[in-house]
Amino acid sequence: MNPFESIDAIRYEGPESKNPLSFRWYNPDEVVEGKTMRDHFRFSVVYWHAFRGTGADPFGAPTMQRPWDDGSNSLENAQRRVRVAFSFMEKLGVNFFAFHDRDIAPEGKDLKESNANLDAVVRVVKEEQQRTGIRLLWGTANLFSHPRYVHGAATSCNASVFAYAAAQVKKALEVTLELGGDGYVFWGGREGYQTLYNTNLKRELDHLGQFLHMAVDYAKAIGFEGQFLIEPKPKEPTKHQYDSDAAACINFLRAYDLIDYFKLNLETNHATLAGHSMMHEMEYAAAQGCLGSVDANTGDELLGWDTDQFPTNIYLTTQMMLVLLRYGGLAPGGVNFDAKVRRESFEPIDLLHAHVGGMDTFARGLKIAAAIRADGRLEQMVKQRYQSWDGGLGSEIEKGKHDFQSLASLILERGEADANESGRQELFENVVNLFV
Ligand code: XUL
Ligand code: CO
Repeated sequence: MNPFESIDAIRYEGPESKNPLSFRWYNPDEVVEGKTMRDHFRFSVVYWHAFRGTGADPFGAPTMQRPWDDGSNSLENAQRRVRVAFSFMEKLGVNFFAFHDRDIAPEGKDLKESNANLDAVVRVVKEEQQRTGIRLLWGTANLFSHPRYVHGAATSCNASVFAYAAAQVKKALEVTLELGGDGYVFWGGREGYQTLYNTNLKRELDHLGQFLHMAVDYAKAIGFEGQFLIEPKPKEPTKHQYDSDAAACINFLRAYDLIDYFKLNLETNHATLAGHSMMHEMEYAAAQGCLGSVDANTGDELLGWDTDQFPTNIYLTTQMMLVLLRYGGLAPGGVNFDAKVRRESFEPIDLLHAHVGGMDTFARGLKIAAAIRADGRLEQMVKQRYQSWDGGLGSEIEKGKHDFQSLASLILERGEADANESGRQELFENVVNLFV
């Protein structure tokens, strides 16, 4: 019933290993730039894809019949699933997990019953956390699957749906606190619109701001000190989601006086859907002091939707780790595999292959990024590009010693700016390739 029980724990065996269930690169105790790999990544398994994913897609039925899951909505089934999930994470050697309230426990006939169901499963989660030492990276509430959220949750045109969502988040916050969560995520799946003809955008944004303030207040009231996170995504399921990308989220947080309480949980394939690279989203958020956590996955170049594949691209993880190392890491966030095995990969063992591959891809990215930084050439070349700001006129401007008048007199006298130097993009790319 639990296929993971009979499998040996996955260990680091090095790049030469022929064992598919071993790490070739992820060596949890190895120290890179003064920190173990375990602490750099804080790898996390998502409950929804790994343990509630069925392989169903808009064209076809579920393909994954899990031997531990009887397919029912019973509490017993939900509790059994939790035990299997923790044994999977134990064998994999991750230290964190993440869940939505409705992933772990079935929705009841009303909120009271749903809350009681949640409590009954949380008891088992707590036991398993104590048994294994695996911690909660973040909790969240599913405010998008149930038909009541058809027009959104905090941004619904129906005020009682806003109230229901508030009640659901209140409970999810309590549960996240009880399980010692390091964070709490808001992903606004249906906080957006399909057509502006039927939408009061300003009013919806105001409601979202109010909702998040209520969450901040309630967290204070119950003593939850975890990090609040917003997860940007531009579309899907709605045509336009308000939390479109890092820049839109940061603007929203500033406009509604929430910037002190939130950071961003950036997801690779959401960045792609927004027309950005993940490196862009991470760099932008980090530059604003808002880089909180990462949902690791990847899209497919040929598919324009959220495929949530496991990351296997070493350039992608190198770029991500370059940003993370430069800005000092993710904690209390982590690298959370918001990724699902393909519909065709329907055996439990595929879950292990997928996560092992993702963890190794990040470990390689970390080692390459650290090597690039140790070499120092790339950094030196960037410094060189900005040398005009390190003395003379540039440093006078940076120190605030100039205004339009003084600069105009200076340029009128000189007649022309100094000559530009080449940007050397190809050389920069070649230097990165020396280490990949
Ligand atoms: C959806 C998505 C969510 C959030 C949590 O695209 O990424 O699973 O991570 O609600
Ligand atoms: Co996500």
